Amino acid sequence: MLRPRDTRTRERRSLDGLWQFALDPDGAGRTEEWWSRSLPAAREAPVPASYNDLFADARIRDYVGEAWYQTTVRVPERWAGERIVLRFDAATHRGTAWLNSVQVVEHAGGYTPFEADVTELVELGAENVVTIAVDNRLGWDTIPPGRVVETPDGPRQRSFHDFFNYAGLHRSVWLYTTPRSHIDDITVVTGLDGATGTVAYDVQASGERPGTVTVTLRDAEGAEVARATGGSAELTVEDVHPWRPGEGYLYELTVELAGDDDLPVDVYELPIGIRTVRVEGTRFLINDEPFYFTGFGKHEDGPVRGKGHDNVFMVHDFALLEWLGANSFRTSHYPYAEDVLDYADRHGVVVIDETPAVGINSGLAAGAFGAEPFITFSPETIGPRTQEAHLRAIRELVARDKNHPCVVLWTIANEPESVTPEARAYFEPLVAATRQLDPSRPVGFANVMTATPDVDVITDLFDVVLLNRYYGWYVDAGDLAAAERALDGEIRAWTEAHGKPIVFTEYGADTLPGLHSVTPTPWTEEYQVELLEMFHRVFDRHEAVVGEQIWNFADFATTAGILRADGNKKGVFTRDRRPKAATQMLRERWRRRQ
Ligand code: GCB
Repeated sequence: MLRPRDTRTRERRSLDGLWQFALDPDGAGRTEEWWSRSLPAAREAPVPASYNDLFADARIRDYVGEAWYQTTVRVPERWAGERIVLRFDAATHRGTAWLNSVQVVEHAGGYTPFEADVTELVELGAENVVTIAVDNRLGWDTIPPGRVVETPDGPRQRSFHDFFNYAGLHRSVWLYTTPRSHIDDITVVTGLDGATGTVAYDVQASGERPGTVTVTLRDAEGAEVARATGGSAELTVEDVHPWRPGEGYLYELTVELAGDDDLPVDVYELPIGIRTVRVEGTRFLINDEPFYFTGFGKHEDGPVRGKGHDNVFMVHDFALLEWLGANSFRTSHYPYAEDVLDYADRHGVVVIDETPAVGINSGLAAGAFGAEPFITFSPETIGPRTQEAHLRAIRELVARDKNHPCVVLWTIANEPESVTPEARAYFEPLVAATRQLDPSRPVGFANVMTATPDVDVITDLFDVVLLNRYYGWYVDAGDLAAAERALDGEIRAWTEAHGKPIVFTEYGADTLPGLHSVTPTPWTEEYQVELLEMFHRVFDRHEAVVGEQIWNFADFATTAGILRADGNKKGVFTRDRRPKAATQMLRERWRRRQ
């Protein structure tokens, strides 16, 4: 799925700004047809942003149900004759949108874009009304799964994951044009053979009279390095300048779709990086060179704006990664804004790209998050409907992110139940589907602490072992010697059992900034340092360990609970990005590795 872009033949208009906003606790919006009138008792709310923390009101923060957004946009007359598309970069978790009182699209899945062709509905030169109902409810048919329970005080959302259920329009909204005959999609897969690069491309076009496709590849200086005609072919690039970690060198692929008279009717420019990714034994290879991941599991999370995308925090977070010498992060626990991946492409930051499939585990849900106990996999709980939503989430993730050189690995779930035959039956088709959608990248899932190699039944389906481990925190809290022994033993067991590369995708300790101790005491800054140092000591003893991504980059908001002091505090930065003591130690370790 292509991002909206301004090109010679296309134009975008951002609908970001202040929208009208109203909650709908009684479900009146649908019956009163709020799409055909102004929203009752509306407030103004910014887009993009989560709505939860904007107003000093617990009813809004903890709201469960549909929230309505509305705005108007004047569509220029010069857009006559163009195809006009309304696109939401994300609506968390479900969006139903109307343009001028006509329902145009409905989409489930809170972190991937969706759009509608509104050419026939738009009034040119006039104000057009865009309305969207955004539903934050999670159920057994959504990814992530959840459960809404009715209480005397109204509905309450139970979720099975450890981050606040922020909702709203978290990313940009666009109206954009394409010509009627247009480029629909582009897929590139790149290769390297010594100094020669290859770019296999495939262009999907549609519309009234899609004609010839011409593809031109230019280097970063704008010099043409390859050209081909036809909907799919392979370009060869001599003296290639590969994309590599730490150096986000990008070429530009210009795709031109010609009409009957051979003049371009549509043009799209796609930045691409030429690189390869491969797993060989216990090594993770980028451009055939062993790669060691350093960095974090992150969250899209910040004060006031919640999960709303923000270029200020994005640029700052990347600057902090660079300051630490980190080379990668995981988009835990959902696909991040496309701006983030574009930025990572340009700056050579490596990304492990994750679906929103978090919480597929009754053990964790009932244990850590206080949900009523349930059986993970069953027709009534996580069953065929969940699996269908999960497959859709994988499809949409791959469709959106397949052309990003920064993405080197798909993770299709975080800490799912992975020790029962039902887990295997659930995951087998999903792994097969991921490989079919993208044969060019390895596939993994983040394994939960309790699913040690003696009981795990799904790791053989995957290419890498991704471990979330809390030795010294949830296990052996305060006893780093015991934690070290256990960790060392487990790594040995994984290596013997699977012989695959191991990346630690989570390890860490909640840490209150300013709390200090001279002996190893959980929650202090010193303890976070000592715990991370212990993990690193162990990693350095095992060749199969090819990555360390600490949980978490920064403190983040969670649902209330006795295990959380105003959110999760495992960040090495506070929520407003002030460094804890661990950052100095990491800076020293990671910069040495560069
Ligand atoms: C995990 C989860 C992550 C939590 C973390 C924690 O295993 O993957 O979402 O936030 O542990 O801090 O408990």
